[in-house]
Amino acid sequence: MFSIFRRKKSGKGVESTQMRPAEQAGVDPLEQRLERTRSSLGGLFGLIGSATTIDDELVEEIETTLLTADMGVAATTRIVDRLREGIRQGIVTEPAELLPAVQAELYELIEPCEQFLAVDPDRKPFVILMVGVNGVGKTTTIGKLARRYLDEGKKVMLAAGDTFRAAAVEQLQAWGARNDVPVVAQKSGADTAAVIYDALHSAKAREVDVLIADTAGRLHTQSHLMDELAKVRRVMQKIDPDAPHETMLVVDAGTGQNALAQARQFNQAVPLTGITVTKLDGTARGGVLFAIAEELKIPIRFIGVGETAADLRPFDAGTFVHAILPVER
Ligand SMILES: Nc1nc2c(ncn2[C@@H]2O[C@H](COP(=O)(O)OP(=O)(O)OP(=O)(O)O)[C@@H](O)[C@H]2O)c(=O)[nH]1
Ligand SMILES: [Mg+2]
Repeated sequence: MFSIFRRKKSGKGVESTQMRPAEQAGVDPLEQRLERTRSSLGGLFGLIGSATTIDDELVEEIETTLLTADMGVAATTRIVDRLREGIRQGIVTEPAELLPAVQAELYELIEPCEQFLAVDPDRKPFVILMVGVNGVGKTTTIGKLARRYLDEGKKVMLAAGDTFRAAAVEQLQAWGARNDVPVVAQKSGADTAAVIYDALHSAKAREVDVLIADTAGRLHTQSHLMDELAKVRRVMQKIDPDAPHETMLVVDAGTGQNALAQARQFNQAVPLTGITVTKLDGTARGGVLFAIAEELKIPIRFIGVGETAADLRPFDAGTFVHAILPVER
């Protein structure tokens, strides 16, 4: 317990001031994009800064602030319990030590979810299946991901598996045409599993490196649509028993605890291997990443902090924690 307080300063973790590649390229630093979540935790500075001693009331106010930032009860309880334990053990004795302690606990909680999505070159194509409720940013994220892989020199193909909304197919086709990326599509109303099956077939024949499959937004209550996702997986596995290599849930951070509920429910229907959390630029509810980490422990692959391709960033726990609670030590 509390090993993090003794952790040596290394290149990794919250101590790191290394610039992320996106920041080097002159893109807004993450701090700026996560401003609203940072503000929601900002109360901690005043609270702790003005305290002369650590008492129960102060710890309770820290607890309330964490809940307000949508960390959820389980994650907040874990953080606050560990804080109390540190105080009891005499590791944290002064108010000034509380902020670094909270920051360390946030990092400790979320660091296990920092697992970059590695595209295995031996799996050709590496198949990414995108799932999630309506409007969370699935199709936009596909465009951003495709851009990333194209920039890495990979051969990319998209499957227009959202056959429910006619506009969805067009949205993907337009993107594919602009970027010279093949999009496998059928007419709207076609069977999603059939479209994705065709795409996988074609991707194999064309030696595509990464195939990204879109699906229609769906709610966990629509059991026939949840069954459809299981069917998509079964059908793919006829061609490649290991596909999909990534089943990525997309959630909108702005929906707060609902995003956690979605992750829980989708994970029951189709085993998720990764999550992308979008729209962190417009919300104070970025704490939901901690709620997801505490309960589900699913890798958080990317975070979306805006609408352009550069705004999809690989999730880096240290940079994220530092951006929402900038405590220098
Ligand atoms: N600000 C912001 N907007 C985003 C982000 N990601 C996606 N969006 C916007 O969210 C809206 C919905 O995105 P889509 O990609 O169409 O969402 P979807 O999940 O495919 O929606 P359906 O296909 O209807 O289920 C679009 O206007 C996107 O530009 C993000 O990280 N930040
Ligand atoms: Mg879509």
